[in-house]
Amino acid sequence: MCGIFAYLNYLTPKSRHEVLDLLVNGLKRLEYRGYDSTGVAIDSPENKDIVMVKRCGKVKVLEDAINEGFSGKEYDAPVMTHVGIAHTRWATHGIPCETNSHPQRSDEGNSFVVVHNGIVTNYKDVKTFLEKRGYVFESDTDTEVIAKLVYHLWKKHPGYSFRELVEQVIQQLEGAFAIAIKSKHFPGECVASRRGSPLLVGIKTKTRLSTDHIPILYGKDDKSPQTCEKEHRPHGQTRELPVLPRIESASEFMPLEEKEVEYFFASDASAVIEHTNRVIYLEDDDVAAVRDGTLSIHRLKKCQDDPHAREITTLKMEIQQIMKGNYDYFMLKEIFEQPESVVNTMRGRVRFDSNTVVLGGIKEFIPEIKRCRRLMLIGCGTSYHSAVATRQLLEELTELPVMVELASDFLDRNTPIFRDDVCFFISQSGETADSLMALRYCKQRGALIVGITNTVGSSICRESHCGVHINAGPEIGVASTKAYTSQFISLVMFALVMSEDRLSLQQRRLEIIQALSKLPDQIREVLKLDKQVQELAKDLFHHKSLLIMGRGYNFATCLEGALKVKELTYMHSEGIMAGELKHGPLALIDDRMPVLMIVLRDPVYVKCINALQQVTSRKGCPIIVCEEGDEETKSFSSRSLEIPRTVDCLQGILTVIPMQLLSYHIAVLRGCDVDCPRNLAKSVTVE
Ligand code: G6Q
Ligand code: GLU
Repeated sequence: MCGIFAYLNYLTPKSRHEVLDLLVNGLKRLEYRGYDSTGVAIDSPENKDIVMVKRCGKVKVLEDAINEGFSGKEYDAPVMTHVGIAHTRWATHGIPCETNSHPQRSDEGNSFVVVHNGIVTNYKDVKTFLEKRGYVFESDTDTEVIAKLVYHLWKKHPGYSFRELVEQVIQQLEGAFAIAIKSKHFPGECVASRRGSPLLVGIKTKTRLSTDHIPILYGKDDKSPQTCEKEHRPHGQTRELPVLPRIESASEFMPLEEKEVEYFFASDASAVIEHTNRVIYLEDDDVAAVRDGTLSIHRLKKCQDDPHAREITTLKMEIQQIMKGNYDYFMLKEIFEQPESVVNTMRGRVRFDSNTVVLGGIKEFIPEIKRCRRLMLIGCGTSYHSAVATRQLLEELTELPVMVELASDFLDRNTPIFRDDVCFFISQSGETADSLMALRYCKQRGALIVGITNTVGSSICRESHCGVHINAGPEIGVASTKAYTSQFISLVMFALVMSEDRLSLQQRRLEIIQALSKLPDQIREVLKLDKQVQELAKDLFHHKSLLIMGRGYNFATCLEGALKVKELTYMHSEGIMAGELKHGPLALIDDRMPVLMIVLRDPVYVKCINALQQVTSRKGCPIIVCEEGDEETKSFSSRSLEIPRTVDCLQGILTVIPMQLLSYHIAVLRGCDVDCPRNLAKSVTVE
């Protein structure tokens, strides 16, 4: 989720100061991805050890520490071959602090140091395995197990190459990672790998590269192409690590004529483009190794559709473009990231093979939560809407009273709170003052505090008794999008955990879990409506107001959609409970008032059709969001958006996406600043 940058110069003289400048500048190019701490590792001037500098906070803090700590003349001496690695961290395991910053190391001697993006979901198993063998951990991160496991294998298999050691390690890891590793035992070598998190290699030579691809080297026993079935390791079992097939060491040479070469390993091309435009995008489970200036790429198993080589592509994008991933705004990038971010939220928590859900961050509190008097979900803005969106399902699966509260109003009322209340604080930033004040109010009164945040180490995260990290990755756009859907899913997972032992609810739970497995692809389907939504925005952007109506599981979508329109386009918009239409809002309806109605085939479908008829009978011309193929509902309007069918309680994940896209396109048409709307801040730290 964050930033890796590593630089290897081979027979290319660079001083350590120049290397450090390259590393820091590489991190600066990755700052836009959002982070909370940073670090670098280089060879010590005596060339025997590895020295690291790690800091909490911005890259500038790290840069100042480097200038202070590495000011000696010995850092000016040119070095012909050297490896430096650097990292910006977005904490998922362990608060942002120096010890938890990367690089993480294998031992006090810094034998192996690693920078990692992603989440090792089975790190506790690996940690237990290593602790039983006498390893003492110093950080709270999942990453540290990678460094220590490489070190453990190096001691067990002294004949293994650096690349082979890393190959063994990644076979033991579950979850998502992009890693770069350096070692004082393998000077001048760097090994990198990825699974589920991006990583590329930039190549810079004095002359043109003599090839446009790099052959892949496979495991030696593996001559025939096989499917890439991942070895299934029974979860939770730690056993002696298997010795996996080693790969031919012969012909590990990239067909490069030149001797002087520089390599750049990075999370994305924005950190590389100013040095070279020749890059190789690694694929999942590739192991890229540089030794004696030669880059080779390895895989243990041949995949049927694998091209058996990695192409060296030529980047044509500008830095600005790369940072936004070819999108014009971070918000649009984050809307389109949702198929991946929802997977990250569920990763290591929803087990689709066994239809079980585990939330490690609140597991030990579940018995206490089950005995509570009521659940209170408290938040602001979009975060509050995620509570509204999941309230009905929480009532159904927990069979507890569920209150949803706007933090500001909750405090104004001095709402009564008791020791047997459980209070959830939902906050992307984890720093929203209203929500934090409400947390402290509840904590003082003895309630159990559960934090649902996207920012480890944030105030709400730290002051909660327990919590769930939504793992949406950094959200840069002020208008919250992927955090909303990840908050939504986190609360759904909580509801599933709370009902795991209710026999009467097993069928319902199974239906929901299976629907969760289809969500990423269904989100991709909805995102294909983008052009259609853009056309609808052209009908709407010159209007003064937009009414968004729905009810049941989709009322929250109306509130969230209206908020998106308000905060991005500065148009008035209102989310209206369709059941309330005849109690007043119907007076607003005529042939000029823009209306959008969500009408899905769920328990309140008939009531929504009634509301739709109330609107059309007063010459209203609503845009309808309905299920794919629902011709009957579509017949009420000439403008409709069809979305895939999912279980009723998850519809809100799919129906919010057209709202996000609509508000985005209207904002662009109205010339608004999509990523930084006027008067708003990403984190409202004042009451
Ligand atoms: C919505 C805005 C805003 C935000 C609240 C709460 O798009 O980002 O409404 O949701 O200010 O912020 P936190 O979730 O960080 O507490
Ligand atoms: N999971 C690792 C940690 O918490 C890496 C997080 C990241 O991607 O920055 O340190």
